Amino acid sequence: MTVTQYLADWRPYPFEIAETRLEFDLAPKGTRVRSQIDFRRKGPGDLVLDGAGLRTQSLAIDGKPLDLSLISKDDERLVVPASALPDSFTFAAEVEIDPEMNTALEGLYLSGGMFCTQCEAEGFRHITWYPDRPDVMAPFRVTIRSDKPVLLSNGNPVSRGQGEAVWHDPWPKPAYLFALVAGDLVAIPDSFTTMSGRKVELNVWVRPGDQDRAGYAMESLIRSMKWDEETYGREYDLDVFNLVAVDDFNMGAMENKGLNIFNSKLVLASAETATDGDYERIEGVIGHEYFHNWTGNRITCRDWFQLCLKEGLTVFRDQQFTSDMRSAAVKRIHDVQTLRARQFREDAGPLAHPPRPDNYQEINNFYTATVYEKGAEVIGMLKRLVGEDGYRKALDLYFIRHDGQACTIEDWIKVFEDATGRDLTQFKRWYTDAGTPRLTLSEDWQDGRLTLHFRQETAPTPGQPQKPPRVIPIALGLIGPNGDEVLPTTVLEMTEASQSFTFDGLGARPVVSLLRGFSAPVTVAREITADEQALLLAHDTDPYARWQAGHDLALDALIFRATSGTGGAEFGQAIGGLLTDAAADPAFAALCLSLPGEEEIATTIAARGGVPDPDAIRTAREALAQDIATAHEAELARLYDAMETPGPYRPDAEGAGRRSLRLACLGLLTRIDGAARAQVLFNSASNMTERQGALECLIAAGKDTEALAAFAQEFGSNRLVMDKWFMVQPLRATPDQAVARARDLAERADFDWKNPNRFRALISGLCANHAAFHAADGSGYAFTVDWLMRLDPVNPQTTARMCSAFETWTRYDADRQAHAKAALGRLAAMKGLSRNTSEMVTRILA
Ligand code: 0A1
Ligand code: ZN
Repeated sequence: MTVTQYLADWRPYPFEIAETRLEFDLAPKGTRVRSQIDFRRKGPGDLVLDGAGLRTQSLAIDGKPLDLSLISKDDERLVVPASALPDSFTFAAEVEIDPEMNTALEGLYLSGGMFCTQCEAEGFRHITWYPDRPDVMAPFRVTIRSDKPVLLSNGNPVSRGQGEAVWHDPWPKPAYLFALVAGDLVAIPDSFTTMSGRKVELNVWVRPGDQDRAGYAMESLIRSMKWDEETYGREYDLDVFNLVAVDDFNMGAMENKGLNIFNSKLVLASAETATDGDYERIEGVIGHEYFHNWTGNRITCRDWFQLCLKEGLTVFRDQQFTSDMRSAAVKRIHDVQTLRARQFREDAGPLAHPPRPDNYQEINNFYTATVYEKGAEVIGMLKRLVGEDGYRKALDLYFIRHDGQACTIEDWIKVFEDATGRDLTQFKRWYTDAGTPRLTLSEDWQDGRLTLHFRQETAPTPGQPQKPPRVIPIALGLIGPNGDEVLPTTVLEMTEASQSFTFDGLGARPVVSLLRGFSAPVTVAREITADEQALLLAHDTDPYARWQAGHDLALDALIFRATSGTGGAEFGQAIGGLLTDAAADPAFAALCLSLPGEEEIATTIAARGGVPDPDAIRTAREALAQDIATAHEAELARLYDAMETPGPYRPDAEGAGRRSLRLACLGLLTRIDGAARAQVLFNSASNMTERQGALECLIAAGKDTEALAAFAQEFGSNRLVMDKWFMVQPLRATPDQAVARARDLAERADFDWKNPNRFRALISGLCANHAAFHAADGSGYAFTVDWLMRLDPVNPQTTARMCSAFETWTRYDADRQAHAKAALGRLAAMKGLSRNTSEMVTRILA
């Protein structure tokens, strides 16, 4: 039965917990969990506990056995009537669970022989009976018995003996932050002295043999700890911080108090096995999980509707961290690209929801781009509106006022109001309303006076037909016709549906550099000529706006080609100008050189009211790339050589920027040099960034047989590297071959599809190949659904997340829609379909 949960139904839990004590006797089958929970009454009501798949051996209150018939028929609730309860009591339970049967990777499970846990959002109920909701917080004392050599849980170690370890976490926490690890692990040890002079023991735990790839994770952790002290005044609060890498994990990583658990792909890195992108993500995600210690753990969420309270803020903080560690301009452009590709897409389709939703069936389906990335953008807007000082004051107040509490978005907004004196009533709509506002700009120019007329509109989204206007911070500057900046960045606050702003005393008509720094998550519609875009690309002082101008120029050219004919001369010319001084800022030049992807072209065509044709889009993009390569061959070749990074590999921003420009050039040159350079680079590169980049070019050029074999030969035993091998083939193969190729790969013995990383590599690789996934004969859809149907009974969470590949299905032509609908219909009709996937398919088909 599907039950919808509503924000409006939240009620306080009638008990608080003084302490939770857990004892584990670990075994792959028949792990024993004994719990003792000291409850104290706070308000009226029964004692309601959550459970899932537990074999309950005994239950007791203050030592007196409870009847097992108090457990509901579906085995998911245990209700002890208020009349049977004193004001303070100890509830005790003994249950048995089977970690080795747990393929869903929720609760306690086995990964490569290691016991580990994942409790967010509702995994703890798979471990024992508990009030599994984030507003019930308790200190934990945990005893682990096992013959595994390393036994870890949250908090500080009390005793670490042979076969048994005891951990105590003094900081009250909700059950979703509980963690346990038991395995044959080795540590990269280090330490950190906090700003008040406390020495903290740090360990990054990996499987024996992986130590030499864990150093970067440790460095990133130390940088994160230091940054949070310097930037937010946040100090770590335990004696030990443990971080563990596991191979089987549904998501990226998890911020369990004092014991972060990571997907191994976000920990392990060496020059030979990880790309620049991997290194950057490792640093960012290690920062993210570490920053949760304050934004998520010390201050947590009252209920799961408030998820963006911790996630939006923590993403915002990790973005700031990466900007400070690397290039702020490049980071901002990358973040905008991700937001558009994932969140705008979500907002424009059937899965649209506000950053703070008000209902859900399965909370695991709400770990979305909207909650995370848009949640972060909303904080960026708040910061822009209240300024640096206001932001700092508000955050200081947040940490002081709410430490140790489970909070709401209302609490968050209130600290900004109290710290800055601003009324944020209208601003709150960013949290409660779904959809991406479309900002339209038209201009009047007369006698040295420029008037900007803005209009904002947001299309209806599921359940929200009306969209009142929002507060939109519009950062802009003005660039004179000679390229000089005549107005530095100014922030306009738009609050009405239509609003005009005037700038006087201008000599000549300037070009508006709009939405600098991407000051609000909106789409823009404006009249601008290709010449004006080229002017911005050449002269804008704001790197984001400058990149955007070039990007729009390319996008317009591509759409023109994909829908009606030729175009792109201006972009080709502008690129010529850019290439001349590309070496001055290689990362930026690389961003400008990479053409908008097929998915983005399709999104833009649909947003402009057209029906995207995936084959025409592909053809248009290939042709424009070919033209650019031909027109600028000499310059591209020169840059390709100049961007070689001599000496030992260093995963810093500078080297990464050079390699990204080098690979952007290679992608273009491969189209005209018979893949000769790609071949040489593949054979000679000593780092994975260039190795993988060259391999992708070879696949696209259809000259990959030997390279793929050599790659598999060299890295066959490295799971993470082989994930790349599985991913790049369906992703880069030409659309006519990609599905067949994915099918062949799925037949291989090493397509270990129960491992989420391997499954995602192959299937998401195909889904990201736009023209292949949307193949006119429906084969991309059918293949994807076949595999989703296979995975659902094994791992509902990962299956459900991957359904979002279909969230754009209604924007295509009738034949494709029919194929997509048929495929989704098969999935929806599957017997025993999980609640997770069922919710996703229902919403997508609605
Ligand atoms: N809180 C983690 C992400 C996470 C969420 C859910 C999970 O299981 C359903 C696992 C991890 C983060 O933001 O990093
Ligand atoms: Zn997070």
